[in-house]
Amino acid sequence: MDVKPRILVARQAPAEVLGRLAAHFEVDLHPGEVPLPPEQLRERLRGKAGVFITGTERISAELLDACPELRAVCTMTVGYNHIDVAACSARGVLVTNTPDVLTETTADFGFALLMATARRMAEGERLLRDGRWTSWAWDFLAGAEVHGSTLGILGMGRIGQAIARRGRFGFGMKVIYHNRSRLAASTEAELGARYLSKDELLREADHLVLVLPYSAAAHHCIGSAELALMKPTATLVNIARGGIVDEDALAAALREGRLAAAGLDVFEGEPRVNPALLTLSNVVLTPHIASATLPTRRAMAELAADNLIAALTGARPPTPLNPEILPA
Ligand code: 8YV
Repeated sequence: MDVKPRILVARQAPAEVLGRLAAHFEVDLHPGEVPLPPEQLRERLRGKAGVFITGTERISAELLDACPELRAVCTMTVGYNHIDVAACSARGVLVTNTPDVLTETTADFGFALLMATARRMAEGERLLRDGRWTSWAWDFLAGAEVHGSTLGILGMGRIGQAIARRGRFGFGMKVIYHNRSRLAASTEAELGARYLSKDELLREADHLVLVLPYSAAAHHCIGSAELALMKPTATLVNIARGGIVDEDALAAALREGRLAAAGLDVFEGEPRVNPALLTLSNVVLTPHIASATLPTRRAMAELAADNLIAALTGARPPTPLNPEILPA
């Protein structure tokens, strides 16, 4: 009888997905809600041919060196800043992620966070629950206009474009963007999106949504100098990665009225949240849930499993990040 390859599933996954993986592999599942600490991850990965991870497991060159049998790292995320892809490629380890299946769901959430932030929904709810809704005033909880305003998008990939469509076609917004590479003229025309330099984008946006991938170059690319360029009436929404924003600089700008409001789904040290943000009423805080609908999370888990099964059974994985290491 063939011996099944051994894999580690580092976080709980839907039962159907675990069932599919168990049909192909000998599965070591970490079922806990808290991620495995790095040393336990290393121990559990020894002798495994593949690993199913989420955004909370870091795959470094040192970890790969301790686990030479590893051939595939399949993450149930679209972002992959937690994986040293170059180190994987250098060791012949395939890396896959889960693009596309979460695009629309994540864009829905980005737009919801923009609305909640601009229209002060969380602040209003807290006030009401605390029994502080006692009267009416013409400017009571008055927020910023969303429809017809200028939507800025930093990072115009799949999710950025899906947010642009919501803004343009749903809310009649003017769409401006900045990206490492400019979109094709036909895509710009379809989205009604105008390409600007990063500084121009910061100056002109009424609402700025961050959707760029995180990398060393993107670390704190929104800091005090960038925030100073923004309108004091503007809102900032981050659904990308916490490390993109200098949270201390953001908290200071929000506290001093240099920026109207922020909506944050991601944090630099998550799940820890910078205490300076917790004290501010003009910030909406959500616990990294932009892709969190059951159908989308199932689709992400299925795609990560498809990738892992293909990678270890000699088939072509659907969404490889380092396809150059696959046989031609
Ligand atoms: C994940 C995400 O849910 O896909 C990503 O890159 O940020 C989210 O969709 C999160 O990373 C948890 O795995």
